Amino acid sequence: MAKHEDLPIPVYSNLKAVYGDGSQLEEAQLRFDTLKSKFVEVFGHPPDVFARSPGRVNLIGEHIDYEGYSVLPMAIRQDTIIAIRKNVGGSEKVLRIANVNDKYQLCTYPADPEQEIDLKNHRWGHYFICGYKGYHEYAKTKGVNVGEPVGLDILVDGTVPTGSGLSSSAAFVCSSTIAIMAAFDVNFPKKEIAQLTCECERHIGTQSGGMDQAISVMAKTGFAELIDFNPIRATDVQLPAGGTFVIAHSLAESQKAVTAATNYNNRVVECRLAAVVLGIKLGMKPQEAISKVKTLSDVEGLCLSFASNHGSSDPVLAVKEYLKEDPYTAEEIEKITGENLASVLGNSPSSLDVLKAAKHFKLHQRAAHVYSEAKRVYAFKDTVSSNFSEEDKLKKLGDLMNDSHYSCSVLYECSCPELEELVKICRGNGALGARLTGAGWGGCAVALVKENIVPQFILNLKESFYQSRIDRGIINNNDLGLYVFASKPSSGAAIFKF
Ligand code: NG1
Ligand code: MG
Repeated sequence: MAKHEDLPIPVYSNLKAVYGDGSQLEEAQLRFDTLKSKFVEVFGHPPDVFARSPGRVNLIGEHIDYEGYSVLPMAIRQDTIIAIRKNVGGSEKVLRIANVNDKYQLCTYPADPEQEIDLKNHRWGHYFICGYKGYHEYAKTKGVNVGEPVGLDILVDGTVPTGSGLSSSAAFVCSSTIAIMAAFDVNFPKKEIAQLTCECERHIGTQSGGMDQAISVMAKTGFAELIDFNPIRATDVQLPAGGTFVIAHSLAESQKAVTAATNYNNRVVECRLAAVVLGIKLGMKPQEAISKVKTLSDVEGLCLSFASNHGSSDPVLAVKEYLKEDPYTAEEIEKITGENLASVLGNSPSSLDVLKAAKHFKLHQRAAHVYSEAKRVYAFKDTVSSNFSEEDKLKKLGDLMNDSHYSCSVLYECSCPELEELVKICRGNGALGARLTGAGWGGCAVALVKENIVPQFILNLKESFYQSRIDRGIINNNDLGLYVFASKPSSGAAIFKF
């Protein structure tokens, strides 16, 4: 039997396979009906085909995907659905991108796969163009004849809250890419789409890893997935039945595309520099380290030689020994590498933005986080499949989540006051563990809670965290369900043709 990840994106003629047959199905039916009628209203003809891709919650393994380490997310039910139709008539070859939510105004772009995305002027439609460019680049390498550009009419409906660490961006980029493929009658194995959509999203200017796209494309109902990289692979992880993951929004929005230089890309750059410096300290020639070492996982193997003197190949110990705790200045690093930082980083525009904004570089802390977090992912996976009692399993998983949060907060510094408050409140109300999830600097926390206390837990969160924000008008009481909810592992991307 072909492996799940070798199969193409499934094509369904009804909604049940994805949305089940309960209340979710009714909700989905309504969304698809609205998409159809709004499509006709905006574009004057019905759509050809639909694609959907879900958001995700990362259970453990934060900020390590771009360093080559495995992560453990699960898909959530919130998703982006895209209705699409080729517009072959008409003299103007344009991409018209509309949204069912009036907050997002119609965006138009030329039907040109070579167009540059105007990163200085962020528009919501840019994420679709990421998929559009990425698909064409990939199709070319596969020898697919994409023909002359044609116009496309697109209508988007997303339910993943934006800026929340639940990967609304990947849900949008993946559903866009898959909708474009479906419109052109092309399909690829899931693992290839996971890889290509990850590269797509880099067009928006973040040096992202591949976790979000991989889980959005490859998820299976009922399972979290251990995602490995280079090459991308997914292994099913069956979570213990007595625990539920509750997702709670801190109500601080993290605008990753806008703050990349000081937050997300800054950390990617710090990790890269930490890896190069560590490589040199562990015996590589500076030039060799600069040209070969891209990620912290690339130098882990060198720690084996370190083991002969120190009795341990634990990279966390190598960090302790070779990277000083005080932040490094650019000059200090350049002294070690013998080359200026811009060229160490390959002069990529997004890295240059980081260098411009950075005062110093916390190599020790960032590398210590990455190596320890990578170990926690495997400890989590091993715990799930261990013979421990369910009680012990849940406790151990909760502890790992707490340790992960501490590391994100103190070593990686990607938390914020609202997330700290929320995580503390979760723990104070009986969560076995709680942590920020996704990139951080705002967005959501995820808490592991015993199944039987979930309703009470959510009520308590409302009281201790959300009520004062409702009173201050930050959110509406009726919308609370959008900001705090229990989540089961949902299914991955799909195409619908009715
Ligand atoms: P968010 O910001 O939650 O979508 C980002 C990255 C992931 C991963 C996490 C941190 C993108 C598309 N996603 O997720 O690859 O690095 O942060 O673990 O940039
Ligand atoms: Mg994102």
